[in-house]
Amino acid sequence: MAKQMLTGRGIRGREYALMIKYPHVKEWVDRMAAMCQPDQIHWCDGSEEERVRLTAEALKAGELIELNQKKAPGCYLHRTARNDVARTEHLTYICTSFQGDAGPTNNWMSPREAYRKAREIFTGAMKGRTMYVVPFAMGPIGSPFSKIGIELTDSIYVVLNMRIMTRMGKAALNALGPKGEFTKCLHSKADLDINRRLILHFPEDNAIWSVGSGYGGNVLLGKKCLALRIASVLAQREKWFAEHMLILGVEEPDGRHLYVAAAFPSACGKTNLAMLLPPEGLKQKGYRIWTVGDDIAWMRLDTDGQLWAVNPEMGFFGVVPGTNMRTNPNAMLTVKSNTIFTNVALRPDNTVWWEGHDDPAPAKALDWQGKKWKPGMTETDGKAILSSHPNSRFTAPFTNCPTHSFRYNQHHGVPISAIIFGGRRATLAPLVYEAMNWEHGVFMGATMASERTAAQVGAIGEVRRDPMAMLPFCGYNMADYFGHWFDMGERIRQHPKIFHVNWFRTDEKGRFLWPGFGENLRIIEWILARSRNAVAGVQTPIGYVPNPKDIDMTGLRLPAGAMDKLLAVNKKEWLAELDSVGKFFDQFGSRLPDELWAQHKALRQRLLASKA
Ligand code: GTP
Ligand code: SPV
Ligand code: MN
Repeated sequence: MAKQMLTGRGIRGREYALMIKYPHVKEWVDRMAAMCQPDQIHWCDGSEEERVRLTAEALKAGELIELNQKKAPGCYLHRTARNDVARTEHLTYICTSFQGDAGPTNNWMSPREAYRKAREIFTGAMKGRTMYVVPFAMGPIGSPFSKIGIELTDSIYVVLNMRIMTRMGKAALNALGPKGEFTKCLHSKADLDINRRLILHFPEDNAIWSVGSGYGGNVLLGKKCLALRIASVLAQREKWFAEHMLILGVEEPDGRHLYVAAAFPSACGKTNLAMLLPPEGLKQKGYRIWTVGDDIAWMRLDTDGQLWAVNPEMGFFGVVPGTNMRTNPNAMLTVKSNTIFTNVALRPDNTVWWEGHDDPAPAKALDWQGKKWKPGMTETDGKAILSSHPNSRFTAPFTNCPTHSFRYNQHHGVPISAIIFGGRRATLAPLVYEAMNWEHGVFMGATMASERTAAQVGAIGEVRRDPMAMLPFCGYNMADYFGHWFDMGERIRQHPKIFHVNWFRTDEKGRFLWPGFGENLRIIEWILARSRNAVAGVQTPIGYVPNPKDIDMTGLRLPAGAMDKLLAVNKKEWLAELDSVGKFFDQFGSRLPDELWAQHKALRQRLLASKA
């Protein structure tokens, strides 16, 4: 039992009320507190007054650094531990009774062993600290889409981030009601020791335990842990989709709004696409873009037989480096106020800076670890020392984004006209191609691959398979997940068409062939035209590619031959790719849907029958 109750220091009125109203919550909180042994327990109500008080406490403790409030009102900087800068996938587990339910692509531990190991680390981990009880809703409160979670954490940084990223506080608790089901999320920084770090998911118990980290995706448990890993299990059971997808609204010149959902792996361009600014040529035609979500989409079949999507989040947790007024002006405007920066550089005037910022490098600054930094500094091996961590992030309220769609709060979400998969491939994958039908589209998603980025700990640049951008986020056997996609295909009456894009194809010198960012709208325009059968496509063995004349290039000149290179389908490369896909499929054994092997075989035959 929590110390405050044992010592008779009194239970505050509000807590007493909560105890009566939510006995099932209180009972769980007390049990977790008995293990973690915090000095105090604080139930968060999500109020502004609470934010001010917690911020002041975090400043005092050094957990936050106040930025220049004139230039960056409401903005703060946080530095994580040096070895705690990205999701640690090798320490992330799906804990199910049967290993087969986690599948070959997930780390697995039995729930019994996982609880035992974690309990050792959690025991007494909050001594001398406050345990915050953070109720939150993922999805608009009251929507049939939404889920409630409660995170217990000893990190004010986590509380303040959850406050931005989710609908946090009293409203979420009210929505839960006296008997409501919720995801039990437990987090402690403990000693931030990577050797005593575990990110554990218990789908059978609707619970998440995370210990030993203070970094984003490891600790903001509503995000990847709940809204993807746990939600994907619920989605399979309840026949909906929990996906690592942005949601983008396109207002067409005739005033019609169409929405697309796109799955790219971490740090492969979701936030950028979701916030894109139309290039001049298209803006003149009358296009406008509305941001609905930048990382996670929950999609449900409605009575009209269409897929409808909501963004379960309320904020952005975006990649900082490379963000500037040229690449992503909307992001720059989004982070002007009320933003928490993590692991970027601090300039002498108490503003932040990063590699790729609009301003030139400051003559001196403190780097992301708080060490003195100046441009041109190198490691002993000659490598440049970066001011900001490559996976440094901003946490900003959704409504800060000038293009945010008011529909983010609508209970029904938005209807999805097209699904887009994409990866970071220097070679092989064309700029855009379209699946021949839903089943082929599922195969396209299931065989996605991408070069690794700084968003997860590991070798950067190495190509790995990342089906539907869900490899690190699927909470159950990925073979069953593919089956779920086929199953949903049979239920959907109005199928969104499925596409694949690759903004990252390079020339012989390793330079990007496509300018990307806002220019990507040119490709989205083609995708939407295809979705309503307004233009013809060019058939290739891998699907339809555009006829170059159907991509509006007003105001954009590519070097001669670039578009041909961007759209090229190389038979030899694709046959080699199929071998690698086959190896990936093999690991799932007989659990893999036969349809995927049928698609694999059909593609090989189409390739073999094609010219070089
Ligand atoms: P997570 O938040 O990790 O899920 O990442 P994300 O998918 O939202 O990626 P984000 O939009 O933050 O982009 C990641 C990196 O890709 C940034 O460094 C961008 O500058 C870069 N990037 C995004 N879009 C493009 C593009 O169209 N072309 C090129 N060349 N780079 C891009
Ligand atoms: C990602 O890695 O896909 C992110 C950042 O969006 S994190 O929340 O850390 O997972
Ligand atoms: Mn992401």
